[in-house]
Amino acid sequence: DTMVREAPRGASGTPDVDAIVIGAGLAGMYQLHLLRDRLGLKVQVLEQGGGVGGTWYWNRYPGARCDSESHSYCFSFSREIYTEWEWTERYPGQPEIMRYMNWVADRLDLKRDIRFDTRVTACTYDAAANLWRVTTEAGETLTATYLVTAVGCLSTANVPKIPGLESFEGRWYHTGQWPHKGVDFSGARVGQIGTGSTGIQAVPVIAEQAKHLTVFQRTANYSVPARNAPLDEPFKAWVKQNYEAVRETMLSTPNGHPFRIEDRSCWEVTEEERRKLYEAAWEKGGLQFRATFRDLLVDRKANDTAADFLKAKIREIVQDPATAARLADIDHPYAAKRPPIDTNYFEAFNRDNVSLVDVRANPIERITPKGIRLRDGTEHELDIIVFATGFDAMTGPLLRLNITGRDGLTLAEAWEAGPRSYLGLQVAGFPNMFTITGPGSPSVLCNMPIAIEQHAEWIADCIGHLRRNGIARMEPRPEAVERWVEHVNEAANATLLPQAGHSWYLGANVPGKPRVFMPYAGGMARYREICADIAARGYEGFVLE
Ligand code: N01
Repeated sequence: DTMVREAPRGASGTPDVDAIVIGAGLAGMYQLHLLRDRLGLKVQVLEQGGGVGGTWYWNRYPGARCDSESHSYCFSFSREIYTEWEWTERYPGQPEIMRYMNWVADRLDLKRDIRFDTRVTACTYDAAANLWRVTTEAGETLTATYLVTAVGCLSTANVPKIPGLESFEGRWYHTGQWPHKGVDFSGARVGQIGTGSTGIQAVPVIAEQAKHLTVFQRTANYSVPARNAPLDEPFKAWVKQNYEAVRETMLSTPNGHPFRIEDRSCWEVTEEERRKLYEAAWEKGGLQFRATFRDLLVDRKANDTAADFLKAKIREIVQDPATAARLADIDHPYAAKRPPIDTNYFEAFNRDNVSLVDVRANPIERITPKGIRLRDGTEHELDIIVFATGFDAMTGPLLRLNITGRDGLTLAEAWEAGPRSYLGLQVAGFPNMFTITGPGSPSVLCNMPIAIEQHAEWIADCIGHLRRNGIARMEPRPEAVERWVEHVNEAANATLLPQAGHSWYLGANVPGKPRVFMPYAGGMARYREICADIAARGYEGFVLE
């Protein structure tokens, strides 16, 4: 907690502020708090939205709710903050998360250092002055010694380039850019493209309002019931009393969730016992299903036992056998793509006003003024199209910032063949730039607040170290990046995750994007140790000068 404001500045320029943080979601908010309130730095946060909240500010689609349980989807760095807030449901809905974010921002007095409605259009490193010049859409330029990106992993909407969209006479929306005033579906014929975590949340809610909902499915998906419910008083009290234990669990598990992965192999139990365990996990609901056995994500045959169980559930729930068959025709291992959880997703297909169209067999050919036309000529007439088509994940939000580092090297050039970083925290050639939950870090494979807190703390400690020791510049050594990229690949290849060939983890959902497995699959707890160890050894692998 040393105040380190007096540390040396770059060669010539005096920056406007010590640090610019881009983004005011959980990551930017915590980074601001640490740099300003612990290190005493002058910090400016730039946020393109009109308020705090990051992904939750934009993702206001029907049914938007977090898949992490509420007592884990929040800051846990402070006992006071953790215990002062009380969640109302097992999984927090988007409006409640927004209330929480605003509450924290006010509680820590963050908003005075956040500039809203401010989109960053370029970030350029000036080597002579050793500072970053950050330009905004309004044409303003701000300078800082440190640049911290807190732009999230899933914040660049992917609207597929389907020919004819501009000719569509109805309305269309992407779930990640949802109108703040909401969308009225009553009486409307709605088409939804996409059956990922988002689409699976949206279907049952839209189905209740729309005249008819047609779901266009390219890749069938597993889903486990969320079993959302109001939290009862004993649970709320338990959470407060067990703050340390809950946090300890989240910090020591690979996924940063408040539950442990069972230590048993799927082959240690009889088939009958296995079925009972899956049944119990299904009844319990949530992401915990994948923690039933330790080998589900590494042994394909073990995974098949879970996959078969879940496919049988789909056939049990969905009454029309042809629809059930299409929904259960899943081509990847369970949880190799981010596993969705749902509230009445498969049940929604039993409604008279919901139909499923398989666009793997019969792809979307174009959007017409009246709706969506498929390759075989069938046209679905629609009033509203909902794109639940995901994001240009992980690299998209960073590349969109138009970052130029040392010697005129752009991030787009540096990452032409896919992202390359050291620890997902820094990129060679981009001095004093830090990426919170960047590609190459556990990020999306972890409960995000846990990943975010670790990164923001590591970055704050690191910047404190630089200032105390009069170090002007820091960036990773190319050989350290090389080794880390290799390790990220090894970690992914030790799991079944790369086997879902079309997942956004690989960038495969965006045409033309390099296919590289982006998040670090070695587990958050192990990653935390690696980062701490590197710092303890004087920031091994980094050039400090
Ligand atoms: O996006 P996705 P998402 N034609 O990329 C389909 C997080 N999240 O927004 O698989 C037809 O998973 C695409 O098909 P395919 C979570 O990490 C968190 O649902 O590419 N279809 C797929 O079905 C999640 O993983 C919460 O063949 C097209 C869908 O659109 C991540 O966000 C809640 C298409 C996209 O699925 C992204 O989820 C919700 C095309 N041209 C989401 N293009 C929490 O609870 C794409 N698709 C925290």
